[in-house]
Amino acid sequence: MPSRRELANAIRALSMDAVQRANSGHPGMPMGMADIAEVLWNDFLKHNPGNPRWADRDRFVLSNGHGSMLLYSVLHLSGYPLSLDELRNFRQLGSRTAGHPEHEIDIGIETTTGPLGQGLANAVGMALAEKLLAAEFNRPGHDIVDHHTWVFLGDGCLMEGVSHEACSLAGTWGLGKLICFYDDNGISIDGEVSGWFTDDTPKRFEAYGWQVLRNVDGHDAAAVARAIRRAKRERSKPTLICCKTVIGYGAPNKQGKEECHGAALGSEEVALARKSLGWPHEAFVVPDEIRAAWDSRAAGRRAENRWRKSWKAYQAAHPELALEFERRTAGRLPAGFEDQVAKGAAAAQSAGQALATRQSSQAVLNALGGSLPELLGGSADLTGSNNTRIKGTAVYTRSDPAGRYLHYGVREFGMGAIMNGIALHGGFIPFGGTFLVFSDYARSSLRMASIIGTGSIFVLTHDSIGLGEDGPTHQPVEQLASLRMIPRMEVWRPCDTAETWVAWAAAIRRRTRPTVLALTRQALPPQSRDASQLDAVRRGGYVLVDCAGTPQCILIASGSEVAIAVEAAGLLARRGVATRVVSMPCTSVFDAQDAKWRDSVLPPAIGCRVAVEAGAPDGWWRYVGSRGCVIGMTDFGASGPGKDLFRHFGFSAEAVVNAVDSMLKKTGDN
Ligand SMILES: Cc1ncc(C[n+]2csc(CCOP(=O)(O)OP(=O)(O)O)c2C)c(N)n1
Ligand SMILES: [Mg+2]
Repeated sequence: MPSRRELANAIRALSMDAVQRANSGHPGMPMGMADIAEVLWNDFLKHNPGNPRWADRDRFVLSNGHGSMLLYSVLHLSGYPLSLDELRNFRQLGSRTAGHPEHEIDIGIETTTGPLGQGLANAVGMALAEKLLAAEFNRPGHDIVDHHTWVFLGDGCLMEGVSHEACSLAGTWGLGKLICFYDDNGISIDGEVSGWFTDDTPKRFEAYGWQVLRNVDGHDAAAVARAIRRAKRERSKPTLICCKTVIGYGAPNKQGKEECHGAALGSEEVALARKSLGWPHEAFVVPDEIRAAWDSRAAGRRAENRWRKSWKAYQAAHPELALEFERRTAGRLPAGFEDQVAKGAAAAQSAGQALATRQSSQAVLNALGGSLPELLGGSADLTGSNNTRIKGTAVYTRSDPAGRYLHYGVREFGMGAIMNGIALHGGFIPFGGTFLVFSDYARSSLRMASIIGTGSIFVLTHDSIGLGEDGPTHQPVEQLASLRMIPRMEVWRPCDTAETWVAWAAAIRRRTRPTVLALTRQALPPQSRDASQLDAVRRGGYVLVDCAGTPQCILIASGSEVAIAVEAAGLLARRGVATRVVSMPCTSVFDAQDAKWRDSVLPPAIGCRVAVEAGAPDGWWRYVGSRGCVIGMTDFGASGPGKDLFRHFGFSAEAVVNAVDSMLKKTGDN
């Protein structure tokens, strides 16, 4: 029987060999945390390599994601479908072993982070989701949801501010099944952290309300196992296990130094490390008896089968709940969803009520909330402004885990990363609100939502200078354009309640991609549409107002500027200028339509085009072309009533008419 140290050395060897072969990567962390990983994987982690999607598996998050070779090694060794060839192709184009893996559940990767600190915050979301699902679905004698969330994290994760936001909430929320291992190796890229990181980390986490296990020798398997057992006994507080480790453990000349953090050790040092570790095997060779000791497939199958037995008993005792649990964890929407949306949008269309779109959003949420218990809303301390609390929803507290509304406090970044963790865990559709301008604080979590592929919904209100008196610090200018530039992100900016229904429905359907809903503070008039126009909203851009015959000019607008374009079209029509108005609530969805649709909305022959949006103009040039005109914000706003600001910055029907006039004069069309 191989010793624990030998089992851990398999991680060390695979990691240093893969990094050496790629001549790129991070050997230090995997070699330093190998002993901890060995204990966790072989003695504690509840998982089944044969079914990485098992709903009640433990979740493992590698927050210090640069140590990805550690994760690839343990996944490979424990029997996930990740071949040795993939390890040999570490960091190569087309391999499944990227520098920083993000999410690939079929090989057991829940999430890891490139951007330090965010994995830890994702894990807080996962642990919260577990607690909420357990409260909702477990019944006496039937604990079908009962798993832990484990995190590896480093100095970098703790230096990052998002760790404060998320860990503060984890303490307040009482997430007792969140267990984190701090790789306290005293080293980050620039060297010994004593020059830039001298927090008393244990005190800091105790102040958050965590259980902290100090000074655990991260190279002593028995000590690590003892700490884990203590952590598991504590059910009301998250646990931080502070593990003293040596970065690059086993590399005789480089261990304990920043040199081994992020560069191949070099063939000489690799050879010396083999000697000092007592690992005589060739590169990428793991002896059979060590492989056999690591192989968790049989144990994993047994663990899942035990759960399946209790699941069967649950199904028999609570058939309806069991069906609902299956639906929720599979991420399927209820059968009546599409009908409800169609009816809701049609009713909003005929009601024709003037509302701020943040209020429209509230109305949609109130209508859908009852039939979509998976909606898990929240706000970063702007609930009354974001209108994100579904009517009748209780607030989640540590003692009321049935609550379905989250007060994230003033923690935009933490909120975004926690939402991503909730989405990755499954069972919920997280949405969270703040002002559009503060999406900058959360930005990296929106970007990561797109990369990882989470269906998080970001409800961003106060979406332009139209918010008024709060002034330039609160008035978004560049945010709409820059959020639209995040690949795979869908940004909806509806112009009234009917469009808000369509936008929300699109966001809810999109379970593996994130959505931004940009909503106004100020009231907007309803627009009239016939049934086919209402149906066309889902295409992201459509003809809202048309003229007889071929238009002489086309006005394109989103959100609060649609009403201005419609008013301008009326003025132009009265003067005999045939004008079309295109409402464009979601540019990327419009771009994804076939050419026939796009050309029917924006006929290529018509060059006189004006786009109006109270934001940075950049993205609109592709719709108006070089002969067109964009009315947008090219500088910051100002403090004053929203109506005055609109006029001051040129967002009025008259300004649009003037723009059309000067274009038609130039082309001699009029
Ligand atoms: C947000 C963010 N900033 C910077 C980096 C670049 N980076 C990667 S690892 C690292 C140092 C991390 O130190 P530590 O967590 O102590 O890792 P160790 O060297 O101990 O493995 C830095 C700065 C990053 N990945 N993410
Ligand atoms: Mg470190």
